[in-house]
Formats: sequence, structure tokens, C-alpha cells
Amino acid sequence: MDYNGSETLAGPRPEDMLPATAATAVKVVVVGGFGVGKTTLVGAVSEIRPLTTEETMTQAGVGIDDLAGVEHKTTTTVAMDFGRISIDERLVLYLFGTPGQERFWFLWDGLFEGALGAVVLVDTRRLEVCFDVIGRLEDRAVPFVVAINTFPESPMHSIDDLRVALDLDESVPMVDCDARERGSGRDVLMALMEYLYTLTTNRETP
Ligand SMILES: Nc1nc2c(ncn2[C@@H]2O[C@H](COP(=O)(O)OP(=O)(O)O)[C@@H](O)[C@H]2O)c(=O)[nH]1
Ligand SMILES: [Mg+2]
Repeated sequence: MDYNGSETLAGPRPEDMLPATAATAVKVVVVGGFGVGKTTLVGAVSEIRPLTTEETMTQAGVGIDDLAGVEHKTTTTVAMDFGRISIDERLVLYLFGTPGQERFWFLWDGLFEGALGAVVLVDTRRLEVCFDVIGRLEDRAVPFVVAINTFPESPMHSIDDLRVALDLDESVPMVDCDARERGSGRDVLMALMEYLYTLTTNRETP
């Protein structure tokens, strides 16, 4: 092949390199309805420039993507978001954000391969997307935490009420978050890591 063309690929920036101390890389999927804040969350926590595939909403989404409550949103993620966060010197999480709408389910098979856990981002204005998402995670036996991303116009519900509404088991962690805040997104991921840890230790101690 001839590589003498004018296009050159920039090499990785030093800050994009995985720390040499990293011992464990964990794949985590962030899933939720359209406009719930997946791209925002991945972008807020990622220490590498997040990779995002957004496409201006086309006729294809009209009538399929329910815009009630998020009318201002003009783009929707068609493929996924990708980012990376080091929890500490040794543990690195790779984040994959993916849409929850049924028409994107074909993406799930590859995406969940090797994933240790998931974050379900919930918009209380549009709970119905979460039912499908949570059901599919349960079918796949993927452990998940639920993060409630609160928008100014979101109706206020207590975590307990939402647990009932979403028919979630007591053991599933639920946290409030602001997807725009790095610290908040990090807390969500920490909740998932702790949950995964308790699942492992519970399994080991009968
Ligand atoms: N008020 C508020 N707005 C948010 C929050 N998270 C995301 N947004 C906004 O909601 C819109 C949709 O977020 P986006 O990340 O694109 O949603 P996605 O479709 O799930 O990837 C964007 O305009 C964000 O700036 C949040 O926690 N609070
Ligand atoms: Mg998005």
C-alpha cells in the first residue's frame, strides 16, 4: 500500500496512553434513553478525548424517538460513546455509551461482550425506556446500577418510589447524579465497582 498521501494519522497523545501501572481494565456500558445524558456523562468523566458518534436527527427518528420533554434536543447518538477513566493507579474503566431505544438493540450483542457491568441512566420524565433496558440487562445477567439524572423540569420522586416504579430489587444500587459533573459521574462508576465487588465476595462466601 502507498502511504505517501497527504493524510497522516496523529499518534496517541501522552495523556491518552494507558498508565503503565494499570493492572485491570474493565468494560462498562452506559445505557439509557435518548437525551438522558449518556454522551454528557462519558464526556464528563473521560480522561481521554471521548469518542462520540452523533448524527443530526433525521426523518428516521421522527415518530420513533419520543421527544416529549426533550424537544430542544436536535441530535441523537446513532452508535456510541467511548471514554476511559482510571479509578486508581491500577484499575481502568472503559466506558461504552449506547442508546436504549429498541431500534439500536442490534448494537447490544457486541457491546456487552466482556462487559462487567452497566450504568442505567434514568430520566424520570421518561421512565418507559428504562423498563426495556433493565429487562434486557436482567435477561443477559449483566449487573447494573441505576443513576437518576435530574433535569430542572424533572418531576421529583424519592429513590424508594423510583425503585418501586422500576420494579428494582433491593440489592440494585440507585444513585442520583448530574451527568455534567465529573465527580458525580465518577461516584456513579464507583457505586457500580462497589456493587460488582460485593457480588463477587457474596459469591465466594456461601
Ligand atoms: N440539567 C441537566 N442537563 C443535562 C444533564 N445531563 C445532560 N444534560 C443535557 O441534556 C442533553 C442531552 O444529553 P446527552 O448527553 O446528549 O444525552 P444522550 O442522548 O443520552 O447522549 C444535553 O443538552 C445535555 O447538556 C444533567 O444532569 N442535568
Ligand atoms: Mg448521546
